[in-house]
Amino acid sequence: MPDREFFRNLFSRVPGAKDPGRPGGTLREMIKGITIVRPAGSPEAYTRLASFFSALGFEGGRGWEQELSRGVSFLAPLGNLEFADGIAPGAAEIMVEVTGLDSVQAVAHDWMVRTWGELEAARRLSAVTETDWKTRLFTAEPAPGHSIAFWEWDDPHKGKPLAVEGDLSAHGMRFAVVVARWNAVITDRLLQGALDALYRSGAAQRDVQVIRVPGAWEIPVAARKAALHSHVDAVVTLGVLLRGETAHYEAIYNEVARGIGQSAQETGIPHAFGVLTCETLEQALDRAGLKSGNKGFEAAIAAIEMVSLDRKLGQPTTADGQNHVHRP
Ligand code: DLZ
Repeated sequence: MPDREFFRNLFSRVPGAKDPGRPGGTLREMIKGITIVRPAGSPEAYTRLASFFSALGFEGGRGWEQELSRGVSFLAPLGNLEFADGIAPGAAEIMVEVTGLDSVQAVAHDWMVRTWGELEAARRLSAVTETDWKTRLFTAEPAPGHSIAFWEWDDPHKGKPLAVEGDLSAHGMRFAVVVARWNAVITDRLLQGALDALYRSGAAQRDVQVIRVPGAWEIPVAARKAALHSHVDAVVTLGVLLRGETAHYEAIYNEVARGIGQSAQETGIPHAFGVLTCETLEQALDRAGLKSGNKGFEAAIAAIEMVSLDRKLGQPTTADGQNHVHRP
Protein backbone atom coordinates (compact mmCIF):
# COMPACT_ATOMS: atom_id res chain seq x y z
CA MET A 1 0.00 0.00 0.00
CA PRO A 2 1.63 3.30 -1.02
CA ASP A 3 1.95 5.75 1.85
CA ARG A 4 1.32 9.49 1.96
CA GLU A 5 4.94 10.24 1.15
CA PHE A 6 4.61 8.27 -2.08
CA PHE A 7 1.78 10.46 -3.38
CA ARG A 8 3.42 13.66 -2.13
CA ASN A 9 6.49 12.81 -4.15
CA LEU A 10 4.50 11.76 -7.15
CA PHE A 11 2.37 14.87 -7.34
CA SER A 12 4.93 17.49 -6.42
CA ARG A 13 7.93 18.58 -8.41
CA VAL A 14 10.66 16.07 -7.87
CA PRO A 15 13.97 17.89 -8.00
CA GLY A 16 16.16 16.36 -10.60
CA ALA A 17 13.64 13.73 -11.63
CA LYS A 18 13.82 13.67 -15.39
CA ASP A 19 11.56 11.68 -17.58
CA PRO A 20 13.65 9.73 -20.05
CA GLY A 21 10.90 9.92 -22.70
CA ARG A 22 10.70 13.68 -22.55
CA PRO A 23 14.03 15.44 -22.17
CA GLY A 24 13.94 18.22 -19.61
CA GLY A 25 10.54 17.15 -18.26
CA THR A 26 9.83 16.52 -14.61
CA LEU A 27 7.45 13.96 -13.21
CA ARG A 28 4.92 16.66 -12.31
CA GLU A 29 4.68 17.85 -15.89
CA MET A 30 3.84 14.30 -16.96
CA ILE A 31 0.74 14.00 -14.77
CA LYS A 32 -2.32 14.81 -16.85
CA GLY A 33 -5.45 14.10 -14.84
CA ILE A 34 -7.32 11.86 -12.47
CA THR A 35 -9.76 9.25 -13.76
CA ILE A 36 -12.16 7.42 -11.49
CA VAL A 37 -13.64 4.35 -13.14
CA ARG A 38 -16.81 3.29 -11.37
CA PRO A 39 -18.81 0.21 -12.27
CA ALA A 40 -22.43 1.32 -12.69
CA GLY A 41 -23.75 -2.03 -11.49
CA SER A 42 -26.45 -2.58 -14.12
CA PRO A 43 -27.37 -1.31 -17.60
CA GLU A 44 -30.24 0.75 -16.12
CA ALA A 45 -27.91 2.40 -13.62
CA TYR A 46 -25.42 3.06 -16.43
CA THR A 47 -28.07 4.79 -18.53
CA ARG A 48 -29.36 6.82 -15.59
CA LEU A 49 -25.91 7.98 -14.52
CA ALA A 50 -25.08 9.01 -18.10
CA SER A 51 -28.37 10.87 -18.39
CA PHE A 52 -27.97 12.60 -15.00
CA PHE A 53 -24.45 13.86 -15.63
CA SER A 54 -25.38 15.02 -19.14
CA ALA A 55 -28.41 16.87 -17.76
CA LEU A 56 -26.12 18.70 -15.33
CA GLY A 57 -24.06 19.98 -18.24
CA PHE A 58 -20.87 17.99 -17.78
CA GLU A 59 -18.57 18.04 -20.80
CA GLY A 60 -18.48 14.60 -22.38
CA GLY A 61 -15.12 12.86 -22.48
CA ARG A 62 -13.92 9.86 -24.38
CA GLY A 63 -16.04 6.84 -23.60
CA TRP A 64 -15.64 3.37 -25.03
CA GLU A 65 -17.78 0.57 -26.40
CA GLN A 66 -16.40 -2.95 -26.51
CA GLU A 67 -17.82 -6.41 -26.63
CA LEU A 68 -17.55 -6.97 -22.89
CA SER A 69 -17.65 -3.45 -21.52
CA ARG A 70 -18.56 0.13 -22.25
CA GLY A 71 -17.84 3.41 -20.58
CA VAL A 72 -19.28 6.88 -20.64
CA SER A 73 -16.97 9.68 -19.59
CA PHE A 74 -17.48 13.12 -18.07
CA LEU A 75 -14.82 15.79 -17.70
CA ALA A 76 -14.32 18.47 -15.08
CA PRO A 77 -11.93 21.42 -15.45
CA LEU A 78 -9.97 20.49 -12.32
CA GLY A 79 -9.20 17.22 -10.60
CA ASN A 80 -8.38 16.87 -6.93
CA LEU A 81 -7.31 13.67 -5.21
CA GLU A 82 -7.62 13.90 -1.42
CA PHE A 83 -6.64 11.43 1.24
CA ALA A 84 -8.09 12.05 4.68
CA ASP A 85 -7.07 11.05 8.16
CA GLY A 86 -9.25 11.14 11.28
CA ILE A 87 -12.88 12.19 10.88
CA ALA A 88 -13.23 13.05 7.21
CA PRO A 89 -15.95 15.45 6.12
CA GLY A 90 -16.66 13.45 2.96
CA ALA A 91 -20.37 13.27 2.25
CA ALA A 92 -19.95 10.87 -0.66
CA GLU A 93 -17.24 9.04 -2.55
CA ILE A 94 -17.62 11.43 -5.47
CA MET A 95 -17.67 15.11 -4.57
CA VAL A 96 -18.24 17.68 -7.29
CA GLU A 97 -17.31 21.29 -6.54
CA VAL A 98 -19.56 23.77 -8.34
CA THR A 99 -20.52 27.39 -8.46
CA GLY A 100 -24.23 28.23 -8.42
CA LEU A 101 -25.08 25.30 -6.15
CA ASP A 102 -28.79 26.17 -5.99
CA SER A 103 -29.13 26.16 -9.78
CA VAL A 104 -27.34 22.81 -9.94
CA GLN A 105 -29.72 21.47 -7.30
CA ALA A 106 -32.70 22.74 -9.29
CA VAL A 107 -31.51 20.91 -12.44
CA ALA A 108 -30.85 17.77 -10.39
CA HIS A 109 -34.33 18.06 -8.89
CA ASP A 110 -35.99 18.30 -12.32
CA TRP A 111 -34.07 15.28 -13.53
CA MET A 112 -34.94 13.27 -10.39
CA VAL A 113 -38.66 14.01 -10.66
CA ARG A 114 -38.69 13.15 -14.37
CA THR A 115 -36.76 9.93 -13.83
CA TRP A 116 -37.95 8.66 -10.48
CA GLY A 117 -41.21 10.52 -9.75
CA GLU A 118 -41.92 12.97 -6.89
CA LEU A 119 -41.82 10.53 -3.97
CA GLU A 120 -38.65 8.71 -4.92
CA ALA A 121 -36.97 12.00 -5.96
CA ALA A 122 -37.45 13.35 -2.44
CA ARG A 123 -35.61 10.29 -1.10
CA ARG A 124 -32.80 10.47 -3.63
CA LEU A 125 -32.06 14.19 -3.51
CA SER A 126 -31.24 16.12 -0.36
CA ALA A 127 -31.86 19.80 0.24
CA VAL A 128 -28.91 22.18 0.21
CA THR A 129 -27.43 22.30 3.73
CA GLU A 130 -24.63 24.15 5.49
CA THR A 131 -21.65 22.02 6.50
CA ASP A 132 -19.20 22.62 9.33
CA TRP A 133 -16.38 23.20 6.84
CA LYS A 134 -17.67 26.54 5.45
CA THR A 135 -19.46 25.09 2.47
CA ARG A 136 -22.99 24.31 1.35
CA LEU A 137 -23.76 20.90 -0.03
CA PHE A 138 -26.45 18.55 -1.33
CA THR A 139 -26.32 14.89 -2.27
CA ALA A 140 -28.01 13.10 -5.13
CA GLU A 141 -28.42 9.39 -5.80
CA PRO A 142 -29.34 9.19 -9.50
CA ALA A 143 -28.92 5.41 -9.48
CA PRO A 144 -28.98 3.00 -6.52
CA GLY A 145 -25.63 2.91 -4.70
CA HIS A 146 -24.26 5.98 -6.51
CA SER A 147 -24.42 8.88 -4.13
CA ILE A 148 -22.77 12.07 -5.36
CA ALA A 149 -22.21 15.22 -3.34
CA PHE A 150 -22.29 18.65 -4.93
CA TRP A 151 -20.79 21.50 -2.95
CA GLU A 152 -19.78 25.13 -3.04
CA TRP A 153 -17.54 27.23 -0.84
CA ASP A 154 -19.33 29.87 1.25
CA ASP A 155 -16.51 32.18 0.31
CA PRO A 156 -15.92 31.71 -3.42
CA HIS A 157 -12.30 32.79 -3.05
CA LYS A 158 -11.57 30.00 -0.59
CA GLY A 159 -9.47 27.08 -1.71
CA LYS A 160 -7.84 26.92 -5.09
CA PRO A 161 -8.95 29.66 -7.41
CA LEU A 162 -11.55 28.25 -9.76
CA ALA A 163 -10.13 28.41 -13.21
CA VAL A 164 -11.60 27.79 -16.59
CA GLU A 165 -8.98 25.73 -18.32
CA GLY A 166 -8.84 23.75 -21.50
CA ASP A 167 -8.64 19.97 -21.31
CA LEU A 168 -6.14 17.90 -23.20
CA SER A 169 -8.47 15.55 -25.04
CA ALA A 170 -8.35 16.06 -28.81
CA HIS A 171 -11.17 13.60 -29.44
CA GLY A 172 -13.44 14.93 -32.19
CA MET A 173 -11.24 17.97 -32.90
CA ARG A 174 -9.90 18.86 -36.35
CA PHE A 175 -6.47 20.34 -36.97
CA ALA A 176 -4.30 21.69 -39.74
CA VAL A 177 -0.55 21.43 -39.22
CA VAL A 178 1.34 23.89 -41.40
CA VAL A 179 4.99 22.89 -41.62
CA ALA A 180 7.88 24.58 -43.44
CA ARG A 181 10.21 22.44 -45.59
CA TRP A 182 13.21 24.74 -45.01
CA ASN A 183 15.49 23.07 -42.43
CA ALA A 184 13.50 19.86 -42.93
CA VAL A 185 15.82 17.88 -40.72
CA ILE A 186 14.37 19.87 -37.82
CA THR A 187 10.85 20.57 -39.04
CA ASP A 188 10.26 16.86 -39.73
CA ARG A 189 10.97 16.20 -36.05
CA LEU A 190 8.66 19.01 -35.02
CA LEU A 191 5.97 17.50 -37.23
CA GLN A 192 6.50 14.07 -35.68
CA GLY A 193 6.18 15.61 -32.21
CA ALA A 194 3.01 17.49 -33.14
CA LEU A 195 1.36 14.41 -34.68
CA ASP A 196 2.37 12.33 -31.69
CA ALA A 197 0.68 14.83 -29.35
CA LEU A 198 -2.49 15.02 -31.47
CA TYR A 199 -2.94 11.28 -31.94
CA ARG A 200 -2.01 10.37 -28.37
CA SER A 201 -4.56 12.90 -27.15
CA GLY A 202 -7.33 11.26 -29.16
CA ALA A 203 -7.41 13.05 -32.53
CA ALA A 204 -8.31 10.79 -35.46
CA GLN A 205 -5.88 10.62 -38.39
CA ARG A 206 -8.59 11.75 -40.80
CA ASP A 207 -9.04 14.90 -38.71
CA VAL A 208 -5.44 16.06 -39.08
CA GLN A 209 -4.40 17.75 -42.30
CA VAL A 210 -0.68 18.32 -42.86
CA ILE A 211 0.12 21.27 -45.12
CA ARG A 212 3.70 21.71 -46.32
CA VAL A 213 5.02 25.11 -47.35
CA PRO A 214 8.49 26.08 -48.73
CA GLY A 215 9.70 28.12 -45.75
CA ALA A 216 8.64 29.95 -42.60
CA TRP A 217 7.78 33.03 -44.68
CA GLU A 218 4.90 31.13 -46.32
CA ILE A 219 3.41 29.83 -43.05
CA PRO A 220 1.04 32.73 -42.26
CA VAL A 221 -0.75 32.67 -45.62
CA ALA A 222 -1.21 28.89 -45.58
CA ALA A 223 -2.31 29.00 -41.94
CA ARG A 224 -4.92 31.63 -42.69
CA LYS A 225 -6.23 29.68 -45.71
CA ALA A 226 -6.51 26.54 -43.57
CA ALA A 227 -8.29 28.43 -40.79
CA LEU A 228 -10.76 29.94 -43.25
CA HIS A 229 -11.44 27.07 -45.59
CA SER A 230 -10.45 23.72 -44.06
CA HIS A 231 -13.10 23.53 -41.31
CA VAL A 232 -10.48 23.04 -38.62
CA ASP A 233 -10.69 23.84 -34.91
CA ALA A 234 -7.05 24.92 -34.67
CA VAL A 235 -3.91 25.39 -36.72
CA VAL A 236 -0.46 24.29 -35.57
CA THR A 237 2.40 26.17 -37.24
CA LEU A 238 5.88 24.63 -37.41
CA GLY A 239 9.11 26.05 -38.79
CA VAL A 240 12.70 26.92 -38.00
CA LEU A 241 14.51 30.18 -38.58
CA LEU A 242 18.26 30.12 -38.03
CA ARG A 243 19.78 33.47 -37.28
CA GLY A 244 23.22 32.51 -38.50
CA GLU A 245 21.96 31.45 -41.90
CA THR A 246 19.07 33.79 -42.53
CA ALA A 247 19.63 37.18 -44.08
CA HIS A 248 17.16 39.75 -42.67
CA TYR A 249 16.42 37.28 -39.91
CA GLU A 250 14.69 39.83 -37.69
CA ALA A 251 12.51 41.10 -40.51
CA ILE A 252 11.43 37.61 -41.57
CA TYR A 253 10.82 36.46 -38.01
CA ASN A 254 8.75 39.52 -37.13
CA GLU A 255 6.56 39.09 -40.20
CA VAL A 256 6.04 35.37 -39.60
CA ALA A 257 5.09 35.93 -35.95
CA ARG A 258 2.88 38.89 -36.79
CA GLY A 259 1.20 37.04 -39.67
CA ILE A 260 0.40 33.96 -37.58
CA GLY A 261 -0.89 36.09 -34.72
CA GLN A 262 -2.99 38.18 -37.05
CA SER A 263 -4.47 35.11 -38.70
CA ALA A 264 -5.45 33.73 -35.28
CA GLN A 265 -7.01 37.00 -34.16
CA GLU A 266 -8.87 37.68 -37.37
CA THR A 267 -10.22 34.18 -37.97
CA GLY A 268 -10.94 33.40 -34.31
CA ILE A 269 -9.32 29.98 -34.80
CA PRO A 270 -6.48 29.20 -32.35
CA HIS A 271 -3.04 29.07 -34.01
CA ALA A 272 -0.29 27.39 -31.98
CA PHE A 273 3.11 28.92 -32.58
CA GLY A 274 5.78 26.30 -33.20
CA VAL A 275 8.23 28.35 -35.21
CA LEU A 276 11.68 28.05 -33.65
CA THR A 277 14.10 30.90 -33.78
CA CYS A 278 17.58 29.69 -33.01
CA GLU A 279 21.15 30.85 -33.29
CA THR A 280 22.40 27.52 -34.61
CA LEU A 281 21.24 24.20 -36.06
CA GLU A 282 22.42 22.49 -32.88
CA GLN A 283 20.17 24.67 -30.74
CA ALA A 284 17.25 23.91 -33.05
CA LEU A 285 17.90 20.17 -32.81
CA ASP A 286 17.82 20.43 -29.02
CA ARG A 287 14.35 21.97 -29.20
CA ALA A 288 13.12 19.40 -31.69
CA GLY A 289 13.40 16.45 -29.35
CA LEU A 290 17.07 16.14 -28.46
CA LYS A 291 17.57 17.99 -25.16
CA SER A 292 14.87 20.52 -24.54
CA GLY A 293 11.62 18.74 -25.36
CA ASN A 294 9.93 18.87 -28.72
CA LYS A 295 8.40 22.25 -29.48
CA GLY A 296 6.14 20.65 -32.09
CA PHE A 297 4.64 18.44 -29.40
CA GLU A 298 4.20 21.43 -27.11
CA ALA A 299 2.58 23.54 -29.83
CA ALA A 300 0.07 20.78 -30.61
CA ILE A 301 -0.82 20.39 -26.92
CA ALA A 302 -1.37 24.16 -26.74
CA ALA A 303 -3.68 23.92 -29.76
CA ILE A 304 -5.75 21.16 -28.14
CA GLU A 305 -6.01 23.13 -24.91
CA MET A 306 -7.13 26.25 -26.75
CA VAL A 307 -9.85 24.42 -28.70
CA SER A 308 -11.18 22.96 -25.47
CA LEU A 309 -11.02 26.37 -23.79
CA ASP A 310 -12.78 27.94 -26.76
CA ARG A 311 -15.62 25.46 -26.33
CA LYS A 312 -15.87 26.11 -22.62
CA LEU A 313 -15.97 29.84 -23.11
CA GLY A 314 -18.79 29.34 -25.58
CA GLN A 315 -16.92 30.49 -28.63
CA PRO A 316 -18.23 29.25 -31.95
CA THR A 317 -16.06 26.60 -33.52
CA THR A 318 -16.10 24.91 -36.89
CA ALA A 319 -15.77 21.29 -35.75
CA ASP A 320 -19.16 20.48 -37.23
CA GLY A 321 -18.10 21.86 -40.58
CA GLN A 322 -20.41 24.85 -40.21
CA ASN A 323 -18.91 28.23 -40.73
CA HIS A 324 -20.09 29.90 -37.51
CA VAL A 325 -17.11 32.20 -37.13
CA HIS A 326 -17.39 35.67 -38.53
CA ARG A 327 -14.91 35.75 -41.37
CA PRO A 328 -13.32 39.07 -42.23
C1 DLZ B 1 15.31 32.21 -47.62
C2 DLZ B 1 15.24 31.55 -46.27
C3 DLZ B 1 16.31 31.65 -45.38
C4 DLZ B 1 17.58 32.39 -45.74
N1 DLZ B 1 16.29 31.06 -44.19
C5 DLZ B 1 15.19 30.38 -43.83
C6 DLZ B 1 15.10 29.75 -42.55
O1 DLZ B 1 16.02 29.77 -41.74
N2 DLZ B 1 13.95 29.11 -42.25
C7 DLZ B 1 12.87 29.03 -43.09
O2 DLZ B 1 11.86 28.43 -42.75
N3 DLZ B 1 12.94 29.60 -44.29
C8 DLZ B 1 14.05 30.27 -44.69
N4 DLZ B 1 14.12 30.85 -45.91
C9 DLZ B 1 12.98 30.64 -46.84
C10 DLZ B 1 11.84 31.65 -46.69
O3 DLZ B 1 11.09 31.36 -45.52
C11 DLZ B 1 10.92 31.56 -47.91
O4 DLZ B 1 10.45 30.25 -48.06
C12 DLZ B 1 11.63 31.92 -49.21
O5 DLZ B 1 12.23 33.19 -49.09
C13 DLZ B 1 10.65 31.96 -50.41
O6 DLZ B 1 9.64 32.92 -50.21
